[in-house]
Parts: sequence; C-alpha cells; structure tokens
Amino acid sequence: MEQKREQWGSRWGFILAAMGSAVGLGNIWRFSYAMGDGGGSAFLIIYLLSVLLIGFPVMLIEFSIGRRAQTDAVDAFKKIAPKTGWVVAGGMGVLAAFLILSFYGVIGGWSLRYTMAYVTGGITGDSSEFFGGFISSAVSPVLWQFLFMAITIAIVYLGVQKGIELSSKWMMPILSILLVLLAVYSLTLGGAQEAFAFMFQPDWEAFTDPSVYISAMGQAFFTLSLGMGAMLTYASYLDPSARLTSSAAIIIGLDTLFALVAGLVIFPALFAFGLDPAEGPGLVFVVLPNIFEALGGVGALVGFAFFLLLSMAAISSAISLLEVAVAYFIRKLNMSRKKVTLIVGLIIFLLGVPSSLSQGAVEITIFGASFLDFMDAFTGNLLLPLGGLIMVLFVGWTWTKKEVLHHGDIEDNAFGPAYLLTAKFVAPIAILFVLIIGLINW
Ligand code: VAL
Repeated sequence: MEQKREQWGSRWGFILAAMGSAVGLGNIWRFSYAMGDGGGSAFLIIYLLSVLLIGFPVMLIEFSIGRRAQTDAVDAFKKIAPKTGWVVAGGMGVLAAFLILSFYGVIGGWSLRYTMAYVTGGITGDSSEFFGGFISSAVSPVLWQFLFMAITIAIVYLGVQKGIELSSKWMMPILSILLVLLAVYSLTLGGAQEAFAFMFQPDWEAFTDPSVYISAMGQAFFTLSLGMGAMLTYASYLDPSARLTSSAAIIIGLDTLFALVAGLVIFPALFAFGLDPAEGPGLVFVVLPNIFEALGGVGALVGFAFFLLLSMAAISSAISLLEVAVAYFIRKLNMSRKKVTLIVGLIIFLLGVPSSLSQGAVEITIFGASFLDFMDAFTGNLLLPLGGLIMVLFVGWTWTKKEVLHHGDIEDNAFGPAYLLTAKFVAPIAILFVLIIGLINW
C-alpha cells in the first residue's frame, strides 16, 4: 500500500527548516576551526566564492530535482531519468547523510555535555584537560551522543510538519537572537580589531596553499547541506508551484551571515585573550571555556547561551540528515515513518560510536587521522563535492534549457542566462578544478 507523502505547511516553514538544516555545527564549530587553520581571510574569500559560484547553482539544482520528483533522493533520479547511472548521485547523498550524521551526533553530544556543564557552574581550570578527559572516555561521550540522537529521532518521528517544521520555527529565531547577542558582547572584549584583520585582511601567501581551496569548498558544501540529499529531500515536500530561487537566495544569504557573525563571536574573544586560532576541531570546546571562565560572574551564563546555541543549531541540522535516510527507507521498505525513524536512527547512532571512541578511548585512525576527523574530511571534502558535481552535470547537461529554467523556477528572471551558464560550465569546472588540486596535493 502506497503511503501518502507529507508536505510542508507553508513556504516559510520550508525556508526555516532548510535554514535549520544549513545552519549548524558547520557554521560555528567547523567554520571557525577551518578558518583558523586556513589562515583566516584567504579561506574566507575562497569560501565566499564557492558559496556564490558553486553553492547557489547546486542548491537550486537540488531544489529543482526534489520539487520536480516529489520523492526521496534515490527515487528522484530513477523517476526523472529511469534506467540511467545518474541515480548514483542520489545513493551518494543518502550515504553522505548517514556518514555525516554518525559523527555529527558525536559533536552534537559534546555540545549538549557542555551546555549541561554551564548549567552546573561552568568549566574551570585547564579547559584542554577537561575536554581531553571527556572525549577520551569510553562511556560518557557515547551517552551524550545517544541523548543527542534521541532528540533528533524524536523530532523526525513526529513527521515533516509536526516535527521538523514546528521545531525549526521555534529554534531558528531563538538561535538568531542568541547569536547576535553573543557577537555584540564578544566585540566589546577588546579583540575586535585583531579579529577583523584576521577575518577580512587578505593574506596573499595563503592563496598559494592548495589545501585551503579544498577545505573552503568542502566547507561551502557542508554548511549549505549540499550533496547530502538534504535540500533535495526537503524540496520534495514542497508544493510543485512553490517558488525556489528566492528561497535559495534567502537560505544561502542567512547561512553565510550566520557563519560570519559566529566568526565575530569566536575570534574577537579569542584574540582578546591571546589564544591561537589554529587550534583545530577542538577550537570551540577548548578555547571558548577559557574565555568564559575569565569573564567571571557572567561567564557561566554566556557559556550556557553559547553551547545552547550550538546544540540547537546542531539538532535542527541533524534532523535534516536523518530525514534523508528516513524518507528513503520509508519508500524502500514501505514501512511507517515511526518504525523507520527508530531503526535508522539507532543504526546511525551505532555507526557513530567508533567516531566517539576514536577520540582517545581506542586507537582508531585512518590515513593518520582519527576516525572522526577522517569521516569529517572524507565526506566534506570529497563525497559532497563529488555528489554535487554529478547532480550539476545531470541537470546542466541532460535537461533541456527550458527544463532547467522551468524547474529551477528562474525562467522569467533576469538571472536565467547566468544560472544556465553556471550550471553548465562554471560550477562543474570549479568543483572539478578544486577536487583535482586536492587530489594532487594529497
Ligand atoms: N549544514 C549543516 C551544518 O552546517 C549540516 C547538515 C552538515 O552543520
């Protein structure tokens, strides 16, 4: 028996949910450490270019495919291009969502743990010792990861409108307010000038480093939830007549703004306390607690606000990743949403356990990186751009011009010709170019 497919309650519900998907650990945790490692402004410039030249067309393309097909990431390709190899892009999307959520749940669990720590008085003393002790334990981080996944599962269990849409409508405004308050506060701490120089003054030397290109492009894919089937799946719950271009522009604009403001929360505070921006994935967990402690009385409150923000942003993204897999298996197994959500959620949780243990409890390394760091780099820097590339080629080269414009909802728009050009040439060439540089460098 075919089940009736769910739909968004309103266009704004969709936009907020897609924004919730985009804005996540990527904007705060990953953006800050990748920018710290990538030398600041050079990373930022390449990232912004990737967002504009690659992120925009790829998002519109995912939306076009999803809205046109009205089905999950794999079936969409089977429906639009039956018996062709393009379906591999859908399969890669579902795989990416699975793999990303597995380690995303671990970091999400860390943020919940830190939120709790600030409820009970904050983190005092050596923050890197606290962080190291916590993540290298075999039990505690797994329990927090479980809690994070349980919340994610509970929301997806409730469905598209009652779970995803409703929770996003609450979380996104709260997130935005918290972020702005934190940025205003951080800018008063005395490190603003140095932070601005670090973020916005180009360091030409860094442009010669090939690894900056791949990590900045990977970041653009990760933060915009591209190549992981999420935007495609969310767009499949849209009414076929819903507008796409303006939605994509709003989501991309706000996601980028969110990352920049998050940078203005983290870097001014960091420089005010003379800390190192190139701390790596532990940046927000090691560096920020030092700052919160030094702030004295208000520190615990600011720390609580920050990690609450991080946790909520992570949850609203995690639900989109889980939804990609759930949508796929609901159709594939013809089972109810509730059952599928529980089973798939549990499997992804288990898949994440090695990532959690790889932080010190057990030695699990691949190519010299911990299992978690490997999963993060493999999905972000390789799987997502590759999946995105196949989708752009699919739409740019197998759909007629009229179809591209019509399904992208951009036919009577002055940007139509520019969109066609980017979809067909600019985006695929740029993705390929960066992937090749990355491969040679590796
Ligand atoms: N886009 C989100 C983020 O930036 C997830 C879904 C990867 O964290």
